[in-house]
Amino acid sequence: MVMKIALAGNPNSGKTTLFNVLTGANQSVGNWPGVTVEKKEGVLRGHKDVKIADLPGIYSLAPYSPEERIARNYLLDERPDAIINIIDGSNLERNLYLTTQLAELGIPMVAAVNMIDVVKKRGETIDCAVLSKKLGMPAVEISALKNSGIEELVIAALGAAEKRVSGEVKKIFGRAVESALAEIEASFAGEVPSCEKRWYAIKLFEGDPQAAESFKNNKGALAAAKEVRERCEAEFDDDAESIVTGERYGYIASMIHEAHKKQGENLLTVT
Ligand code: GDP
Ligand code: K
Ligand code: MG
Repeated sequence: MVMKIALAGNPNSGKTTLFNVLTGANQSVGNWPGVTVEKKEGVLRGHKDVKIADLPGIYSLAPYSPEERIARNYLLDERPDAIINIIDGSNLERNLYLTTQLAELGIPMVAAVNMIDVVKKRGETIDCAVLSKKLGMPAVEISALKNSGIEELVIAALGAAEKRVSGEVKKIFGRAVESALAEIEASFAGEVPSCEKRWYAIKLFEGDPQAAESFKNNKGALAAAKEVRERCEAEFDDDAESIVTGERYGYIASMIHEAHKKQGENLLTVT
């Protein structure tokens, strides 16, 4: 049986470098349907039944740029067996913003913390065990350029793909938002597969136009989401999208605080 693994990450996180390491010469280049955004697919070296797709570089899964729409629609429609999310470890905060969104899709996923050579050269460390726990997925440090950590990454990605189900998506928001999301999820009844519920609850809460479109025959869920959203916006005196973004960055900050150590920090924490 053929397995599909998608490579997703920010622009310049090292996707192409990793794609080349993973696939060697076994690749084909085309365009995504209807747009002149390059589409690369390849076969995992030594695993002729595993296909790798290199998605366009993106900073978020909002549906506003062509790259975001391509990546998002691919993940939602094709539901690959696993996602390898490549993270630029020298730019953790910005990269983890996308990671937390990808995790919500309910697709088995592995975080590949790249550029670890750069991180080490700066005298810094990233604790992948902490990231793994906080993200609810395996996290592996790699250097795509120096070809290190690749074997561990492939093992983790194949393991995730073979399991076919993602773990429980981490509840990263505060109590008010989490209870809002639970209310929206409860309005879905049986129509939404359980692994996709959290993604759609968040998107409907945010008022995402593309998600609303795919619920156009489910007036009950749309009405529930609108009611919950308006209540939260009044309570926070902010719009739903900013509430979610703010809380996402709050969780990312706590993750980085625990996982990312800079030179000398270990000494300074002894009081
Ligand atoms: P993409 O935009 O995500 O496809 O990123 P690229 O693969 O084109 O990489 C962007 C730049 O980062 C290139 O100059 C790569 O050589 C470099 N790069 C990629 N991975 C690593 C790495 O692990 N360490 C270092 N030092 N540079 C890397
Ligand atoms: K690039
Ligand atoms: Mg690239």
